[in-house]
Amino acid sequence: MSQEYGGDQIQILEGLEAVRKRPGMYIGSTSIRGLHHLVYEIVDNSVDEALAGFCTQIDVTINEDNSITVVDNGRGIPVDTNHKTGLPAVEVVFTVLHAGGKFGGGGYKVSGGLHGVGASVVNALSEWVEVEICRDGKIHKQRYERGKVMYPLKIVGDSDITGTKVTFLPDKEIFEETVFDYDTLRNRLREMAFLTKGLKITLSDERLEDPKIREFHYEGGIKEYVEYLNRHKEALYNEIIYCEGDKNDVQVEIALQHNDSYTESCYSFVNNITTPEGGTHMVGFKNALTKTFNDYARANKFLKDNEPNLTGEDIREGLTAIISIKIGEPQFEGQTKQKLGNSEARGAVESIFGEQLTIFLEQNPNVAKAICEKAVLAQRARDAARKARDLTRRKTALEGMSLPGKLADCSDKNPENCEIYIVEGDSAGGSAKTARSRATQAILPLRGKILNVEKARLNKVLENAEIRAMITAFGTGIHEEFDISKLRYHKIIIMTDADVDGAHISTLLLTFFYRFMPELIKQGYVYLAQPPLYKVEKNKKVYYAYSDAELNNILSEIGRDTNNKIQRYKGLGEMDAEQLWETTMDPEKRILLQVNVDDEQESEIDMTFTTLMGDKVEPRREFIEENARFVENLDI
Ligand code: TSJ
Repeated sequence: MSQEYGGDQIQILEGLEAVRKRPGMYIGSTSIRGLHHLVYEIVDNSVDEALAGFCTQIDVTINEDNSITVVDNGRGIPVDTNHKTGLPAVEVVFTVLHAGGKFGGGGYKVSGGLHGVGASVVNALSEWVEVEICRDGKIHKQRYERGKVMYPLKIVGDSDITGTKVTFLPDKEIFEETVFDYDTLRNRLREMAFLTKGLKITLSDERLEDPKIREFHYEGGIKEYVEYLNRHKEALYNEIIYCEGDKNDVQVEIALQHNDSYTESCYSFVNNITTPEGGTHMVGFKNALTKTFNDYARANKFLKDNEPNLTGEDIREGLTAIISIKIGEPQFEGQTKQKLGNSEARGAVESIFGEQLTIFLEQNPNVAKAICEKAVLAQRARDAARKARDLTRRKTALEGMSLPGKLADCSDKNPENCEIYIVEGDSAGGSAKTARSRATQAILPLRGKILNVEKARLNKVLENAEIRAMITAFGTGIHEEFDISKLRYHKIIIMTDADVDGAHISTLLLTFFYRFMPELIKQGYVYLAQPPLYKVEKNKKVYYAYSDAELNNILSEIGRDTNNKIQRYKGLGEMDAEQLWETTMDPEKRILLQVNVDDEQESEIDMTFTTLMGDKVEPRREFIEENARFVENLDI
């Protein structure tokens, strides 16, 4: 279809062309992550409509052709002519960069995708987009292809409802991957539903023969979110502590509950966007929590006059919390722009939360007592941990940074060239030491199962010999003292048997890394070695298979005949040094899986570890049955 282009239209096309040239600037990346961002950009508009009080339901569908449809029952995007451009408002939304939410008057835009750019970016990066708006008794429709308008907005029918429907197909020229992942969308939409109480969100997958549909609807909002996050844990008390309010144009909502574990799971959001690095809202929350509990603990004699204050960490031991604020103009700081900078957010959270928590504690002395007692125990454990740590420090100072005795270190001193294999068992460790390339490969054998850090307080963790060996070998320290620049190996490779026990040990190690040195995983330094499952021998030729499928391929290639000798490896111990080198350690031939986590879904990762490593047996079984791979959110 041909169309005359005036000056404004040319400008518009240049705008969208810029998006197509540098998509990463607008949606972060063109990987699967960026692909999913397209969906969030669209859904965010419907969530805004819900926050404005005009929309109660959003339906998201992954269509058979991998296009996405989002439908809401809001007021419908305005279709009247925008005076500045002379175009219908909806066309402006889809074709003018940064137009989203800035027209039509009314409240400010609160929700918003990572980069807050909206529908025009989705349009620029889609093969096609179709929008249908039910409004003023009519159905209005328009179609775009790679950002270009296909025909002027037209009326295609009558309607007695209102709402917006948008369908788009991501452009295969732009995205490396154009197949949507149901679980990723499910997790984010569930989170959106938790963060917007009362809003109903559905997700359907029409690609399956038997299409699945999920509905997320939480009248309790973030209160139910905390319940959900704690569902596989033992809560310390039954109530969910909840407060809300607004001050200085900052809306604040907080929900929390302690469980009997030792890890802290606090997640903060600004305008429904996760802020993994926290920021002023988080500072306000922590300040109020620490001060309120110290005041209460002193007044009620949980702390004696001569005892020091509880630290924030003591009070947050085993705490699950959601801090959600809405603010007109969020300012994000830090390298990844994920840390809130607005100073008014700190004050608002601090005063609203402080006041309401004080009242709650006065009215619920049993809850207050349970938390204070847990915090006092944490304080004592922290003291013991500090002493244990001082001991390690003094020792290393005396012995001049002595490395663990079991470590066979490499000779190269440039960390970039160096790898460390963490090996299950002394016998496999022995083979690995013989097999390795001494210059660049270090071997650290671990004896048996390592400590489950989900079930132990810090002092116990630091007393554990295997864990101390890893900490000293890596050189980075842990927690606040963690320093990635001191890392002695740029590849940390977990090598365990390819069986259930091996998978369990890998998970224990990953849990330890994730809790104590999360940056190791986030920055991609951690890998899983892949030992072969089978060895096939035919006429003195040897083949290795790393999966059942691969074994079948090999057998059909060389012919299934009785002269084939097939050996199933039950463990690393069954391989001699040469075989181990050839199949699993030789950088030229081996397969390594890099472990990485998506920080947009931190709460899901957290639960994965709790589920796998926690006390409740039932959820773990369920989880393992549900997930063929042993760790769902560790994207390996
Ligand atoms: F992103 C998008 F533009 F493509 C899109 C917007 C996609 C979807 C699925 C929904 C929406 C959307 C927009 N749903 N509801 C609205 N609401 C408005 O745009 C709207 C309606 C009325 C008024 C008003 O002041 O009367 C203001 C606005 C912003």
